[in-house]
Parts: sequence; structure tokens; C-alpha cells
Amino acid sequence: MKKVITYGTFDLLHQGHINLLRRAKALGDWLIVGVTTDNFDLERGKMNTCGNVMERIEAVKATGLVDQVIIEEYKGQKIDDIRKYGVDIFAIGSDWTGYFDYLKEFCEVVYLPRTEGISSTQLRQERPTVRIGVIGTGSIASRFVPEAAFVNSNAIVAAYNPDPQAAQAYCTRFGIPTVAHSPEELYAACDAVYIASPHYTHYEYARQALMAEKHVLCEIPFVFNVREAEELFDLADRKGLVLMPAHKTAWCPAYGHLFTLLKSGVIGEIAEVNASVTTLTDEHSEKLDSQRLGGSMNENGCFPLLPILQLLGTGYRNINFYSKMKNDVDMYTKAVFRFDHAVASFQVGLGVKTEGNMVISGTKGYVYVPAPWWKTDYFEVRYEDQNKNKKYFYPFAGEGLRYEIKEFVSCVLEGRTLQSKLTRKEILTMTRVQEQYLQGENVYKI
Ligand code: C2G
Repeated sequence: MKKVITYGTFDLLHQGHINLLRRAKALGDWLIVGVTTDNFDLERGKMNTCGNVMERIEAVKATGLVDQVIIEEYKGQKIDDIRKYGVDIFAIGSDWTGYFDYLKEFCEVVYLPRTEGISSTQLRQERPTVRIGVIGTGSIASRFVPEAAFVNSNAIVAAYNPDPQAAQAYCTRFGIPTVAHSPEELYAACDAVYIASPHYTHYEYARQALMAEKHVLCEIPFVFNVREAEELFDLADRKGLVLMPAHKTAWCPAYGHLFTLLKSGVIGEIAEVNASVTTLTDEHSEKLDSQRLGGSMNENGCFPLLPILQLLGTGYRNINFYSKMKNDVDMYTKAVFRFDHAVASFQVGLGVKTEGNMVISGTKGYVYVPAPWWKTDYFEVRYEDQNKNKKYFYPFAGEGLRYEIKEFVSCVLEGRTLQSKLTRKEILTMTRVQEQYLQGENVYKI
């Protein structure tokens, strides 16, 4: 029996893919198709794939041309597969001509004619464009525009800042067509807004934007009051709009896989999570202004809260906060959580620097994520027996905002109002912790 193998993403499966599969099948008796995983695609720079790996596998199977589907998850796997399955012919489209000649050492390599005039990229570009307006034009907003350029189906069309000169400078710098002179002018120009203004203004802009029927991607910290967060989610639901807090870590590939690995028990039962985020800041910065919800806990707290609440659950018993104060704000805060079967702690600082790593301890081993863990591309799972230790590497492209932007744009286009990787309950609990701190509950000031 002659075995043929081919590989691909097969996103938005189209006639070009079907022709390729038919031609590959005709080369032998048994056709194996390797469908790339979402992570492998990210790693090889394909970040705009619409269907997830399961959807793409189903589409390939539904062609009826395939005898066996496998998943492709790492570079170099093709050689392993050819040997493992006893493959006679490796076939691939002519857009790859020459690239896979190194496989000739292991089997016959055939480049099949590519179908002209159709591609997944073209189909993705035909999707409607989400027009995004930016509110607040500071440093995070400046990182947002170049990152959004890596994501399909969006365009940054307008920006607003109460300081018109700042808005003008931002629009000139990034070639944004509309300098909005009021939030209303901004809402009129777009389908969705990205709120990147100081955090004490988030609630009001988010409410206004939702009232104006706009989808909202809101920077974190989202809001500081559970009642306000619930009100905004209710409003978004009533209007059928997407309201997504922009927690970039939740969408970052390494963190995503760390979460699934830990949930599948690689270190046994989790007994402790400890994470730190410190970002030394100029004393005169707005981030340290007590009148504007400044301070370390307000500014950085939602980062360590993500792994703590996602790994240990939202049902903590209590939290004690220890804060080193200056000018009425915390320059550094350590928080200690009691859960029924675990403890957690974090350190956040704007005026104190410490190692920004994360350690998750379990009954069988621990995970070490080096600083800065919240935008990591690498972590290690370590055991008593060092021979069992494993290192994991992932892409973390640019500033890492593109992953959350991709999720937001997909949610808007697909009418998906809930996000699987960061639940409402987790966001509301984060907000509750922030609120509890602001109310001084179990806060010990030093
Ligand atoms: N294809 C084609 N005609 C088109 C579009 C695609 O013949 N109009 C072929 C490609 O040449 C490839 C297959 O369909 O052989 C799958 O294409 P993609 O989904 O774009 O996957 P690709 O990125 O080419 O993956 O390990 C993955 C492989 O290296 C290739």
C-alpha cells in the first residue's frame, strides 16, 4: 500500500484545499493529513487563523478524501511522521516548491500545482472590518496600533483625548484618519472602542460607548467596583455587544498552555501560587496620584490576580494586604490569600522593585515562570527528580497585545459576547478584590 502524507492549516477550507487533497490522494492508496495546531500556527507566524484545530480537522474529514488525520504540533515533526507511518510520498502545494527538499532523504517529495485565485488569506480579508476608535492616547494606546496591524479585519479609524493636541499628535503619528473632538464624534466614526484612558475614567467611557451601541475593549484595571462591573456587563448583554477587559496575559500563548497543563495535574494538587509584578515609576506620575486611584495595588493587582483566581478558583476565604505607604498611596503591597486547600500571595509595586517571577507549587512538583511572567514565552515544570524537569517555549510576538486584539475582533465578527479564557466571574472577583482593598478591608499599612 502506497502511503501519502500532506500537511496544512486548512483554515476556511476552500476549493484550493480540496483540489490539493484530491491530487495528493491520487498519488497513492492511503492519504494522511497533518493539520496544524493553533499553537504551532502561532509559532510559525500564522496568527489570523479563524477556525480552531478541532474545527479545521472536522472540515478536512468532511471532504471524504482523507484516510487518516493527525495533528502537527512542532517543527521537525514531518520527519518523525514519515518514519512512524512508513510514508512513501510527501505531497504539498507548489507554493512550497524547494522548501521541503530536505525530506527527500526520507521519502519521495512531490510539489502539486496550487489552485490560483483562492486562498484562506483572501477569504479572511473578505470578512467585514471592525472599525475601532481609541479613547486615551497614552503609552499603552501607542503600543496598541502597531499590534492591531498584525490582526486581520480591523482598522483603527479614530482617536479621542480630552487634550485635542494629544489626540492630533497620536493620529498624525499612526496615520489615523479621524481626530475626534468629543467622545460622541468618536462613537459616530466606529463600531468598537478601545478604552486606554486613565483607569478612574473607564466606567464612564465604557457606559457611554455601550449606550452608543459600540463594542468595548477596556484596558485593565477594568473598574474598581463590582456594582459598576455588573452594570456594564448587564448593559452589554441587553444590547448584544462585546465588553471585554483587555487582560493581555489571559490571551498570551504561554500562559494559556501553562493553565491547561496545571489543570491536567502535571504538578499534582496546587498548594500555592505566588506572583509578583513591580514596575518602578516616577514619584510624580499619575499612577501614584491618590486622587486618581493611583497606587501599586490599583495599577498592577489584576495581573497576579489572574493566575491566582484561575488556578485556585474564585472562592477564597480571606485576604490580608500589607502596604508600604507614601503620600497616601501604596508604593508596594503584599497580599496573602487563604483558600480552603491552598494559599496564594502576590507582591505588586510602583515604588519598590522585586523579582517579577511566578512560582506555582504542587504536591508533585512546581512551575517556575521567570520574570516578566505576565508576558512570558517560556516556563519550566520542575520535580524532585531533576531528570523529569521540562522546559516549555512559546511565541510571544511584539508587545503581546495582538492575541487579545485577535480575540476581541473575532468576538465582534462572530457575535460571541463571552470569552472562554477569562470568565465574567473571574473578572468580577478581580474587581471585588480591588474594591475590598480600596475599602481598607484587612489592609495593614506600614
Ligand atoms: N493550497 C493550494 N491552493 C490554494 C491554497 C492552498 O493548493 N489556493 C495548498 C497549499 O499549498 C498546501 C495546502 O493547500 O499544500 C494547505 O494550505 P494551508 O492551509 O495554507 O497550509 P500551509 O501553511 O501551506 O501549511 O506544516 C504545514 C505545512 O507546511 C503547510
